[in-house]
Amino acid sequence: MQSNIEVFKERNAWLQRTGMNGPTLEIIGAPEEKASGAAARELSAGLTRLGFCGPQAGKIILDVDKTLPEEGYRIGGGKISGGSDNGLLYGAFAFLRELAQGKEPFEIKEESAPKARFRVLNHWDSVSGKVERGYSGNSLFFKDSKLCFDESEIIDYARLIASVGINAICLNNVNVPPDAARLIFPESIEKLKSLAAIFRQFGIRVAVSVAFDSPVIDGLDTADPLDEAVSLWWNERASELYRNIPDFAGFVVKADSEFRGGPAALGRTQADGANMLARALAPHGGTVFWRCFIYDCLQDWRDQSIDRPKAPYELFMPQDGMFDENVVLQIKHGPVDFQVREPNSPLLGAMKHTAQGLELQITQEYTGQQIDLYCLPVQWEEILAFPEASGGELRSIIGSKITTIAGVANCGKSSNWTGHALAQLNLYGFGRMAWDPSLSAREVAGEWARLTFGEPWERVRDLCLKSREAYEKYTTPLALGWMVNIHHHYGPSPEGYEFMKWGSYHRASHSALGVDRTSKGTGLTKQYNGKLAETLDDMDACPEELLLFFHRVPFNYRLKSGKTLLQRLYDDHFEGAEMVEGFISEWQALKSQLAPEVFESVSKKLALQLENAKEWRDVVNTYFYRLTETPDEAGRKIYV
Ligand code: GCV
Repeated sequence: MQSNIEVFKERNAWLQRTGMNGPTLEIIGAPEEKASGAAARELSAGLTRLGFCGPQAGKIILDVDKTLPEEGYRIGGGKISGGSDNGLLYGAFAFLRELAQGKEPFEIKEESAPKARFRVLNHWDSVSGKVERGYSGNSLFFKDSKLCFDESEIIDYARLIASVGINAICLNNVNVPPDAARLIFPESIEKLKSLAAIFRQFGIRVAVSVAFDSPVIDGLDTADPLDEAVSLWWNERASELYRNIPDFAGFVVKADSEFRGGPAALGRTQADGANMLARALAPHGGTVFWRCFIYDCLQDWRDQSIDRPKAPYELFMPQDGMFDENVVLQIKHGPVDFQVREPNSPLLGAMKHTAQGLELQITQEYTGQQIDLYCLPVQWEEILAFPEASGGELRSIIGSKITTIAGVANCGKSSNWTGHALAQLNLYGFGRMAWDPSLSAREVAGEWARLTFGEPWERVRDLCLKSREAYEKYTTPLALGWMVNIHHHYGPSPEGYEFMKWGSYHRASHSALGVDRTSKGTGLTKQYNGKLAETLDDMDACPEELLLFFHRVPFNYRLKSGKTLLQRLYDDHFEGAEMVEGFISEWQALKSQLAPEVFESVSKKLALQLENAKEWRDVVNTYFYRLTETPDEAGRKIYV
């Protein structure tokens, strides 16, 4: 994201141009509260940057009101109250957000509190300094196998993410090789402590990803969670961490997944593994975020008895109720892997006795890699509205069954934090929607565009909001998924994953496409709640946008529009690429209203996006044409 400073500078210039200088505001803090110090500091800096330097005088009172929820705040009549120091800080940021959108200081009235206890960024930063699936430059935290950071950059980053409501951060990749496992060993603690101290000033707790086999890396002969020496090892590590970092958030764990060690490999259950770590953290108030992204990644494509999206539910449902209270099962939003379109994971909300976390991906691994414009909040809004196990919208169980919303971070050392200037919207939107899951994509995109661009905000917002639809059309519509190039996941390769071991197939033939996951097929639909299961099971009733996820569909099947499936696929690919041409014209038209460097950098990205869209269009259309030998009804160019 553009740093707040840049945003405020632009805003300031805009205020100057429009003659909207506000009153000078005096901040009256509650000195006994340590973060009313932080709130006052941020408020004062923010007000200065916003250009509140006009003639009238006014007072803003900050106070802590313990009757409010701990992280909540109330703003009204020139007063900002917070349920705690952190609540007050969020109140200060909210006040600035409203001011920067043009509200009068004494008219701002707002009361808010987050539902999810943890709103976490998961960095996939490797200790080498590279970022797995990172498209924004190198890591902010690591270099040459060590923690290594620029203090002032971390302060800006902490401010940036706290200002949208993030309250925890996991610093390193969930894939933890031996050098990264050493992050919790004594030699790293001092550096970890100083990094945590910076984040603490902004109400953010630090977590790390740990390797389940860390004790073995340290010389023990097993990592068996039921072995006493192993528990003792973890207890000691936890005690030392908390002696130095009393508000340490806990451990994120990828175990028994994609070649990582874990309890199953030692003949133990997931609960055995998670609880052993949880018991080490519990006396100190820490949490284990145990990932459910577990499936057979060495599947034989010939073996149709295995269906990858069924795996997390099959493994974890039988263990519901076996996890300790301070374990959060972190579940990817879809049952496969962050595709452009998936149904929600059937596990979300299904477990009745286990705290759950929703894992989203802010970094654009399968969604354009911060080259293509892709507004993720549009997708998140759909995910939050998707029925959870007991039938309500997923957002209705955030704060109860779902205690955590985690987002795989999209930031790095690039000049504008996110590589693509408009990908800042995804970070902003993640924080805002994790704080308040009832916010719509339109609302958060509107806020962000106003704060970032001033005058042309509506046109930037509308452009961004269309980007998800365009990307879905020119890549894999109707939840087809997985036609990407292998390993790096950018650009088309229709059969790239088709005969691989990763369990991600579409099984296209000359007459049909998709996997039958109904009760007559692999049975995935049976993992959903009764009414939804019935809808998904029926090809005619299944929401069309999910059709190819659940059904094997003949190319000549008629969709609701009357089009055949094949024609719809052709049309979408042509339309998606045309939409990108439209984005380029819309962006060009904004030139005079945008900062030149932002205009230029986004223009370059859009040109690359158009190339990508055309490549997808032509490769996928040719692929289906060659299989079916059926031409496009509109006679458009398909390479044969
Ligand atoms: C961090 C996918 C990604 C991997 C990632 C993994 C995960 O497989 O391609 O890069 O590893 O998901 O979420 O653990």
